[in-house]
Amino acid sequence: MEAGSRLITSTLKEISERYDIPLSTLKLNAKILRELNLISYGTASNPRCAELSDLGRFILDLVKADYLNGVDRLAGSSRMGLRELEARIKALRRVVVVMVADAGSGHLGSSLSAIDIIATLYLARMRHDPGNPGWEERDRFLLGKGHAAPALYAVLAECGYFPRAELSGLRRLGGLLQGHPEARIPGVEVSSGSLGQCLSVANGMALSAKLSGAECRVYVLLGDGELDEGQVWEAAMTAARFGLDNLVVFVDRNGFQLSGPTERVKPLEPLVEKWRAFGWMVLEIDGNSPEEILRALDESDAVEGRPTVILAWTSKGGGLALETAAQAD
Ligand SMILES: Cc1ncc(C[n+]2csc(CCOP(=O)(O)OP(=O)(O)O)c2C)c(N)n1
Repeated sequence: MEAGSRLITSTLKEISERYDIPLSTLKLNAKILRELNLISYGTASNPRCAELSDLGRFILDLVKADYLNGVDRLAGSSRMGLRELEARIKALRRVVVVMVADAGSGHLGSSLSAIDIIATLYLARMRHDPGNPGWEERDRFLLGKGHAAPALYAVLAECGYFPRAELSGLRRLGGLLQGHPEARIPGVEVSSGSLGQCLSVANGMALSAKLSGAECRVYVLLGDGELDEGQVWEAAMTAARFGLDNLVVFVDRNGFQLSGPTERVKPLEPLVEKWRAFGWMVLEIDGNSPEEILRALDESDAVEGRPTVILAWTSKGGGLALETAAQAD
């Protein structure tokens, strides 16, 4: 808490509004901080103001030092409230539509079904530093379904990995941003687009982090049609074998692949049971709901000894119809 000598109630109200945390929760936390002698307020000499105690100041200095050392580079965005996150994702959807329309080609539906997951990870969850994309301790994100590159590019530009102006050059000859992610692009961990390969790469990253004791987590987004690739299941077995609990896979379960509905092309169900049988913790959510995505990520943080897969039910082109309807109102 940034206590200084501000009124406790106005400080808590401001935090409550900005970060969408109930005031009652904050009040309870303030009481706990006071009991721990980290802050003081409501004293006889100063009945209304909140102040850091010497111990509180000492701990704050330690936290700041940690921050400056790059241990926690979440930036302001990670503490973003849900409403702000949803608003930013809505704006990003528009950016993606314009990018693909300008380019005259690109996988629009695939990008829109995936954007809530990608944006929630980068804007509200992952530890990363756009100013230092190679930061060793960063969390990693790999886009298995590389054809959803417009969504990844929009989010990376939003984070500041490269200028937003690059987005209008999507798929242009000589441009930075081509149809599939390339490792030369700032913020892109691995070139992808050939379906089925990313989980194997992610295994290597997650295993390496475990062996070196690094705190980082590795996130992968796979398409549901991508699960047709046998390599995915080889990699799934490997991840379970090595107990990669620092690895989280999202499956963008939009029900479609290039040539039709997944259940018609090559049935995937029962998918929960399949992943479970491969030794994974399995969660199922609405993948177009940032709130559910964040909740599932919280759950995955607590899983020990095995990797987590989040089967994220989405709609291909998600958000478009809703926005059109809202504008007509
Ligand atoms: C190895 C490989 N085979 C084929 C393709 C061609 N391809 C591009 S997108 C796509 C469909 C992928 O479907 P899905 O993973 O469900 O993604 P989404 O429905 O979200 O677009 C295919 C087959 C490819 N990129 N890589």
